[in-house]
Amino acid sequence: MKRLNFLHKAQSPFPLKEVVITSLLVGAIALPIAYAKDKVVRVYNWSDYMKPEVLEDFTQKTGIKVIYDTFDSNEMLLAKTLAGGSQYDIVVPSSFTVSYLIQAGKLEKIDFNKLENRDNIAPFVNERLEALPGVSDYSVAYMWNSTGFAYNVKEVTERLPNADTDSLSLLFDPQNAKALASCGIYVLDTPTEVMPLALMYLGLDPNSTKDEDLAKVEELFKDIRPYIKKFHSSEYLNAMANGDACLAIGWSGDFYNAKARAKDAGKGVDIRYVIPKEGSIVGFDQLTILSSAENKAEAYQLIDFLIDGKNNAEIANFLDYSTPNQAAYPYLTEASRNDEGLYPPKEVIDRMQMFKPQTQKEQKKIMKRWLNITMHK
Ligand code: SPD
Repeated sequence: MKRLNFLHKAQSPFPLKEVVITSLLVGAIALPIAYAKDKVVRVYNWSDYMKPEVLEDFTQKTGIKVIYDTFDSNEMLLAKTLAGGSQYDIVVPSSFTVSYLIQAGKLEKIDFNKLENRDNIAPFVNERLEALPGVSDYSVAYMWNSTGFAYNVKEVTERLPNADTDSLSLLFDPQNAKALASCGIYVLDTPTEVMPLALMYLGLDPNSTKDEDLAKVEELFKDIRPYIKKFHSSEYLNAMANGDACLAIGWSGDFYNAKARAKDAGKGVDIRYVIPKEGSIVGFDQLTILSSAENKAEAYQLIDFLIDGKNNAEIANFLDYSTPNQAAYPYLTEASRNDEGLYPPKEVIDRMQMFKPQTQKEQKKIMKRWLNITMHK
């Protein structure tokens, strides 16, 4: 049960300053009040995206306490960060969100001389990030994922023995969605991941913002909307693990994490993750320092610690996420290193699309479509 969600405080009852990670995080007890003289670093990261013992180790080695809070979508991170006064030092946006934060002047340019482990990031990551100007200057890769779907092998095979289980038609074909409604369909609640998949299913450009293409996506969802149990960006992980969902659109590493939790729970839930044959999105989550950070020196120390090969592998192994850190590769478990869902061959990664930053006008337009899709059952 090691992967249970100790650190998930997306709806934390504690104000930020009171959530202090100290020694022995097990049990998720956030201990109150850091003394004024304590060295601290404040982190805002995705839910289910850290191994608590790694932060504990950091605190033991440096004396710096980690104040940790979580979110589950780039939209949530943006809302909090753009509003200002967030108090965080390190935030972990996906690469296209780094672009938005750079544009808004919210990020510190990384001084790579302060990072001993600066050369650990694998070349393919830097190559892909070149598509997003400035992102490599303002951020350091933490983990990466593809966006696809996973299904509960038993439940889906029983209901749809002849379905093409490598295809997004499992969701987007209304007959399939109808058949799977009884065992639970979850979809990420974020247009930046789901719209591109829907566009690719329709044979369109995943980054299209054309009205006629977006209208087609909205139409596509109309017929399947009644069969979707929930739009949510983190609950699908446990829902898949405990059998409350049998099909979900989500992030590769989360499904591997779900698979491991299901195995730990021993209830015979078998989950298969699929990079859809119609196409997938590759996403990099990036460690960044806010320009408003009060603890920049400590932030550099923590980032350097997290991109150390051994530490980074420890997190990746714990979460079953894909690491972009080549110094971590030798420490990965055999099973994850050889799993093509987590580490697909380069030609497969090269075919994956990247979500491109949009103008504010485009973001608004897409969000409006998304609300139409998600709210009108
Ligand atoms: N539970 C961790 C989720 C991390 C998701 N990363 C999102 C990537 C978006 N492109």
